[in-house]
Amino acid sequence: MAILYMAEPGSAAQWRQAFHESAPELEFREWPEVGDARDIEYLIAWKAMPRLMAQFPNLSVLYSAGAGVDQFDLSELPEHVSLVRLVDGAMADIMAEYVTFAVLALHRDILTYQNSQRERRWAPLPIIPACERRVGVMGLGNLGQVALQRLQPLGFQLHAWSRSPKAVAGARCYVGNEQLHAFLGQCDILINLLPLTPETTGILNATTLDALPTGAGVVNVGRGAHVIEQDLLAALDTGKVAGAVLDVLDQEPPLPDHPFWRHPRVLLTPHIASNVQVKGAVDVIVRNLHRARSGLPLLNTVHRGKGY
Ligand code: NDP
Ligand code: OXD
Repeated sequence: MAILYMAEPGSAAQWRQAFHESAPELEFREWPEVGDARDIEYLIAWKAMPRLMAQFPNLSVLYSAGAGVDQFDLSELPEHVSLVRLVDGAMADIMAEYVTFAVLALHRDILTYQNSQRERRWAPLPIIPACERRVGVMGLGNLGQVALQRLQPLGFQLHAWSRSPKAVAGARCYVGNEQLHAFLGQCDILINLLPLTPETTGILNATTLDALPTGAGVVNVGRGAHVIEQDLLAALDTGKVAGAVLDVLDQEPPLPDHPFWRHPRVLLTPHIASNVQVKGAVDVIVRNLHRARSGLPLLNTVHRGKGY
């Protein structure tokens, strides 16, 4: 029984050590030292791999080395192979920290002050109290729920949108496409924490951005393809959207002449809002080993029909 690690090479030693401590019975192998490929039952990978089953005929679980799984084609995985996400509480805490930073940056007009500083202008703006600011989170999963909890003590009016009904203390919840526009209308600051699926691709487009209050802020920490970039640029140009904090882009890194690099109303970060935490990830894998032995369903499996 072996697990093959095919993700970030710089972290491999940390993964090896964590498995050594928590599941010494599991042999840890690091790509490209596969050994006998028939031993590989578990794979940790960030990217899809062609002919996966032909290469690893005894694969039973594919662990995504990221919270998102949009890079994998579920139809290529046989039914008996599970796709599992390695999200844990620490990853959610780190994301909530970034979301808090981004919301506060937009709430306190930091983009404007950065531009004023470059132009040597000392130009205070009126302060809007947090209780008068409406903040909305799209996606109420592992990450969205923790982000909302973290924002709550700051005093914002909170709104949240998901596919199925949810109850979150201190937030007004909206469900499904029918309530999307009502939700967007309440978002002075919108945070996207959706997974990328066929239903959510391009969800932030001219129509949905237009449904936001004028001068809204947008935070994208989901996936770049959630946003139609031309539509966001147009909304920034008209002032419909006053500022955007973007951690993910359709193409990462963007081309050198991409307008987001130098846009005065855009704060860009290189997909660092959060990432898989080795300790928590290994914990999920070890718990799943025990659950599989007891005939229990695995934790964090991706639902094939929903794609997340
Ligand atoms: P989850 O799968 O736990 O939650 C997804 C949420 O989105 C659920 O609330 C789900 O609704 C909702 N949702 C999905 N599809 C729709 C839809 N069509 N309409 C309305 N709501 C929908 O995901 P996580 O919270 O763990 O992660 C979210 C995403 O964050 C990841 O997929 C990844 O892309 C991104 N991410 C980005 C990182 C970064 O560094 N920038 C790091 C980690 C993750 P319901 O609850 O009803 O199922
Ligand atoms: C992601 C991650 O899914 O970094 O974006 O884990």
